[in-house]
Amino acid sequence: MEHAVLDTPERRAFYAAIDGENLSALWTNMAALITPEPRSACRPFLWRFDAIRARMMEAGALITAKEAERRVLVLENPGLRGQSKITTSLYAGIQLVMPGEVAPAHRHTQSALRFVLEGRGAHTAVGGEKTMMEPGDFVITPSMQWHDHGNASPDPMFWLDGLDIPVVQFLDASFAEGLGEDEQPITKPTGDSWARYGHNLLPVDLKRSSRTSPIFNYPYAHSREALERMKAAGDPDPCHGFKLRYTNPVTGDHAMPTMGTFLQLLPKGFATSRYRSTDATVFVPVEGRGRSRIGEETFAWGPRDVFVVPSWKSVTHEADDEAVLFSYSDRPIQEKLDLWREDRGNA
Ligand code: 1HN
Repeated sequence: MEHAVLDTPERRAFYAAIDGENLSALWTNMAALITPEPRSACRPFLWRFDAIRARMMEAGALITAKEAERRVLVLENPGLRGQSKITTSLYAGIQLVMPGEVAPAHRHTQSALRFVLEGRGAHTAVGGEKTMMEPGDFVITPSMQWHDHGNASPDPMFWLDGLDIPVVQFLDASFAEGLGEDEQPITKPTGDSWARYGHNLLPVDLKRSSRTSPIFNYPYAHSREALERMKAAGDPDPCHGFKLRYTNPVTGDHAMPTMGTFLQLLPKGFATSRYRSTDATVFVPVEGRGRSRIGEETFAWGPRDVFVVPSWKSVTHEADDEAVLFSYSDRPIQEKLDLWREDRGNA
């Protein structure tokens, strides 16, 4: 499949003739379509939170959350500019909600995750329930659920938005609408979904639920505690340190149908073994400082930075301090299509 066919005047004339009939010859393009390994336009890159934060505060003076609908700066992969993509299949942005602001209620087929970077006391409402957000919390907005955000705290609130926008775009399956109100009606007490689904218990007569987890806020304190206990038990994975995936408690599958979400702890001084997988991954360090070598490039990171590892690029992480990394990728999609692969070297 790597071979290139010869060009002859007769062939070239043939290609020109069929071009006008919306036809093309596979043999001129086959090697680019069916590559022996992933060949991605997505590039390794890191955004510093401090730099984005400064730009977000400028944006805060330029436009309200209400006028913008969502005041977000999109993280555009340098290899995919103009497409609102951080990887080939996923979107990432940083959102700012200033004190007293609301981001009005709307819904869409795209699923969203929030990973809280700074501030506490802002809320998001999903499906008639409000949740308060704190740094490190992982919050889900399922496909087609009404959602609105508000910040009644005295401080600006920043979070990372991860959406499956490019996937929905690829499938031409986008639907969206506004509610016409700032806030959706609240019908459930705060903490209701956590109470029903967040304690290794499920409602006794639960029939079916959506493919998205009914837990919509996975508080950092709980996830962090799990990693702490794993660390105490020892035996880190050579490629991942101590790593957990967020799950839907009803199905045991990933918490979201299109995006896999993960939290991992790297002990102080830990260096991971070379690893690569077909799911391009967005990482957000939460605690600690370190470095990641991605392909041939090295990126130094600290809390709230965002970096991206493209599909099938080798990565190693090294933690100077004890570090915690959140990450997300399209792994659930690839697993369901029998496409997901990893290469752990010999680890
Ligand atoms: C969206 O609904 C949010 O609800 C954030 O906070 C970012 C980017 C594109 C489309 C919808 C939000 C978004 C978005």
